[in-house]
Amino acid sequence: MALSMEQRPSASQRVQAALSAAGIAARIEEFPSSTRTAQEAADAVGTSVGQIVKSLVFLAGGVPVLALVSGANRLDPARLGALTGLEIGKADADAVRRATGYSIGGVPPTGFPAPIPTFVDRDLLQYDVVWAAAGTPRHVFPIAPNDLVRITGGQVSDLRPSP
Ligand code: 5CA
Repeated sequence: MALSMEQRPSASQRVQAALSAAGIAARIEEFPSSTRTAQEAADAVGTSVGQIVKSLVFLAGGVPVLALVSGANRLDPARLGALTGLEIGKADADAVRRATGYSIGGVPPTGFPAPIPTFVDRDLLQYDVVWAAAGTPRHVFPIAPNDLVRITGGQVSDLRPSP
């Protein structure tokens, strides 16, 4: 039976359920201002931009992969190419939505229709807590970086351009 509008979980509720299923009692916060970009999310939370988790989808040999990158860093696609051994392309907005079930600006680090191989920026591990998107451009949640690695099955990696 199709769910009515009332019964269908919202994007942030879907993220909450996925986190609960992974054993994380996340405290998702909704902000009146945008958390669409890492800087906006940092300003809303009152934290450094480095502690914001960017969820960036790329296509590796045409297959979605996820990079969880510190908001302070730029990801070098060549790093993903070296890690996967595949040709890296950027996912467009439609591909992001298809792979993750969420729209750009709200893509969470987990809770996808099918698992997405994930790489976690090593720089995120220097913090006690980092903040990731929770399904919409107004919802984020705090998580310990080691929990982020655990629930995503992510490979901790150097993702910045090499010096
Ligand atoms: N909510 C914030 C912080 S938690 C957030 O989702 N940030 S983000 O960095 O993960 O999402 C924005 C990213 O989406 C941008 O860094 C950019 O890489 C990507 N993006 C933005 N517009 C497009 C687009 N038109 N096509 C593909 N990717 C895009």
